[in-house]
Amino acid sequence: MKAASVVASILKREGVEFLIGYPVNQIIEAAAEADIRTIIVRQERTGLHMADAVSRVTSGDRIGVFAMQHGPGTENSFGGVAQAFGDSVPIVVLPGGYPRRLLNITPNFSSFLNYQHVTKWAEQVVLPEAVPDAMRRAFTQVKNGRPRPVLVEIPVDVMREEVPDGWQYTPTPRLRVAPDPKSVAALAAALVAAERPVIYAGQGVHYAKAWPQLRALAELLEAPVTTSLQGKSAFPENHPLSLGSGGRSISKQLHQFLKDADLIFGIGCSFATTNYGIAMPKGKRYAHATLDPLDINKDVPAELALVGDAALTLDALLLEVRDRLKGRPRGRGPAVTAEIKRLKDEWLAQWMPRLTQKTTPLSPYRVLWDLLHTVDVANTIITHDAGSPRDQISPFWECTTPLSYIGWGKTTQLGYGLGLAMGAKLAHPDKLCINVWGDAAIGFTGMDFETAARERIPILTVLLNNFSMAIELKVMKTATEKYRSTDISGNYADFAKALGGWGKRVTQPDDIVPAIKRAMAKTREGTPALLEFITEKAEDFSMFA
Ligand SMILES: Cc1ncc(C[n+]2csc(CCOP(=O)(O)OP(=O)(O)O)c2C)c(N)n1
Ligand SMILES: [Mg+2]
Repeated sequence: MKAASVVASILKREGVEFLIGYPVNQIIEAAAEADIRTIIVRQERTGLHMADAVSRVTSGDRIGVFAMQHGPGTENSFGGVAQAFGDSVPIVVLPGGYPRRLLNITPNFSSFLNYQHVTKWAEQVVLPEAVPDAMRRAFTQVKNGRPRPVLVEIPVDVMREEVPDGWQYTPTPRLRVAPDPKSVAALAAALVAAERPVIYAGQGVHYAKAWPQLRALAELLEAPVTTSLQGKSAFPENHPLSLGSGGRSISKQLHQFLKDADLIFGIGCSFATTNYGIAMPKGKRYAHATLDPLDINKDVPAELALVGDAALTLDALLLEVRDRLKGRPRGRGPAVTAEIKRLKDEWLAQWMPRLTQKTTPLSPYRVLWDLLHTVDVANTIITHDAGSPRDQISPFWECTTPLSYIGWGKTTQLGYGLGLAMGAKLAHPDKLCINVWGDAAIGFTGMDFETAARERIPILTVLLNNFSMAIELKVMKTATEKYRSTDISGNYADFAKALGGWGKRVTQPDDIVPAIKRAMAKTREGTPALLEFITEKAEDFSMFA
C-alpha cells in the first residue's frame, strides 16, 4: 500500500467521515478511494475552519481533518491553523511536503518548522514505514490533553512510496484525567463557604459534555453562572441562575455579579486575558479547574486549583459539596435569581428600543433580535464573526441547548464564521446552521459560499452590510475623512445568487422576518441562503467601564 493510502485507511479507522482539503495532496485521492467523502473548498483557510467546527460541535468525538499541498497550500493555511490553536480546537492537519531532496532547503516552506508555534504536535515523516506511527501519535495527541491542532507533514515522494506489509493501526483512545481528591475537598469547602460565588464556565465543559454536572453544581450552590465566549451555551441562558455569556460586550447582570463576587470559580476555562472575553476583576479570590496545568496561575492567580477533565472534576465536586451541605439548601437562591431578573429586566428595557427599532438603514440589533425570535433556537447552531457583529449578537442571543453557539475570539480572523457554519452543518445536517458577519468579514472567505452551494451544505449566512468597517471608525477618523479608508462596498445578495445559492437584500424592518423564513425554507431544500441586511454603522455596544 502507498503511504497516502495508508493515511486514508487510518483516517477511516479513526472514524473520519469527510476529508476537507485543497489539491494537490495525494491523501485526497486516497481518501476518495477509501470512501471518505472529500470536500474541496475554494481556499485553505475556510477548509480548516470547517474541520474546526466538526470537532467543536461534536465535543471532539469526531475530529476534523484537513489536507493541503506543500508550498502555497501550506503557506495559505496558516490562518486557519492559528485560529484553531488560539481557540484550542483539536484538528488534524495533513500538509504535503516538498520532496525529500528539497525538503528544508530555502526558500521551500517547511510546515514542520513554521507551524511549531500554532500546533501542539508537529511531525515530518521522511520514511513511508514511519507513517502509521506518526498518525498514531498525532491522533493520540489531538484526542487527549488540551485540545489543539496537530500536524503531520508528508513529503510528496514519501506519499507515493510503499509502506511495507504488516503495518498495524489500532484507533487511539480518549483518556480522561481526574483531579486530586484533596484539592477537590478544599475547593468544595471554599465554594460552600463563599457568600457570593460566581461560576465561570469555559469550553472544557463542552468537550467533557459536563453540561448536566455544571447545572447541578450551580443549582446546589444556588450560584449564578456565566461562560466564556467559547463556553457559551454550556449553561442554559434562560435559566434563572444564568448571567449570560462573557465576551467584549456583556449583560448588566454579569457585570454587576462579577463586581460583587467574593469567589470566582472557573471550570474548563483558561482565564486567558483577551479583548474578546470578560476582563476578570482584580483583587478577587479565584478558584480554577482546568485540563491544562499550563493555564494555572497564568493570567489570574488561583487561590485554589484543580487539574482534570471538567466532567470528572464536577462529578467529584458535586459529591464533596453535597456531603457538606447535607441536604440543607444554601437558601440564597430566591434572592440571587430575583436580583439577576431585576438587572436583566433593566438591561433589556434599556436595549429594547435598539432591539425593536423601526428605522432604515436597519438597526443590526433589530435584525438579530428578529432572527432570535424566528428560528428554533434550541435546534440552531449560530456563530458570530470578528467586528461589530460579534459584540452585537453575543450578549443578546439566549442559548438554551449545549453547543448551539460557536463562540470564539482568542484570535479573531475576519471570515472565520462561514467555515464554522459549514462544518457545523456537515456534522449536524438536521440543525439550522447560521453565521452572522459584516461586509468586511465576507471579503475574506465569501467565495466559499460557492463551496456551500456546490457541496450542498445548506447554511444560512446573515450579512450585516453597512458598507463600512464600522468597528474601525473610531480609530480611523482621519483616514476615513480624508481617504474614505473604512468604506467598502458590494452587492452580496447578487453575489450569493451568482455563486449558485439563494440571496436576498433586505432594507425594510417589516421584511426582516418574512425574509428569514424564506431563507430557512431554502436551506431545508438544500440551498445555502444569504440574507443581506442593509444596516446602519452602529457603534453602540453593551459594554461597561
Ligand atoms: C484577518 C483580520 N484582519 C483584521 C482584523 C481587524 N478587524 C476586526 S473587525 C474589522 C472590520 C469589521 O468590519 P465588518 O465586518 O464590516 O463589521 P462592522 O464593524 O462594519 O459591523 C477589522 C478590520 C481581523 N479581525 N481579522
Ligand atoms: Mg461593515
